[in-house]
Amino acid sequence: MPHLAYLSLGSNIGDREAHLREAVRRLESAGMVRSVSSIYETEPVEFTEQPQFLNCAVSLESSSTPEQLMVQLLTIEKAMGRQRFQKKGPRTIDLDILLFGDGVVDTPGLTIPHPAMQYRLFVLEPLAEIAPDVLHPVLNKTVRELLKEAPPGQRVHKAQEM
Ligand code: PH2
Ligand code: MG
Ligand code: MG
Repeated sequence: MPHLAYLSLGSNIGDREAHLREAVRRLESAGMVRSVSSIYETEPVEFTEQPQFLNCAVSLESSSTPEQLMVQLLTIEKAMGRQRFQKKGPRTIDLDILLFGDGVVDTPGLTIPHPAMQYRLFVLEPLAEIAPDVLHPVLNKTVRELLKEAPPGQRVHKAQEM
């Protein structure tokens, strides 16, 4: 049975917008892209000495398991030239699973829901645009509620429609 997964996309190297659009196109090979948020310009958080990001959120109907989907996302990242120099550092494209239906996964290689999503405005703002009423299955709060309660002070603004 297919599941609706919610993904966060980010880029802060090179033609960031082209990378997001290319990633959405490539996601069509992993399932059915159901919705795509606007593109947001966001200041880097956690590791702050790096260029500004563009971020967006996507819902993807997937017949894969969460583990299979993660492999598909890593394959797209690699095909798009992602190199890993530094944890949380600059990247051509980052594809993260935020939610996978109401699934909960906690293994060494994969944690769903994404463990930091509730703290990150660069995730919650785009996600709230496409899925305000979706429930976080562990925190039992909607995305709209998570956004309202998220720590303030991260600069995030809508840059353009996808
Ligand atoms: N990704 C990170 C760390 N910090 N900051 C912004 N604004 N956008 C990101 O996508 C991002 C980040 C680690 O994945
Ligand atoms: Mg990430
Ligand atoms: Mg990632």
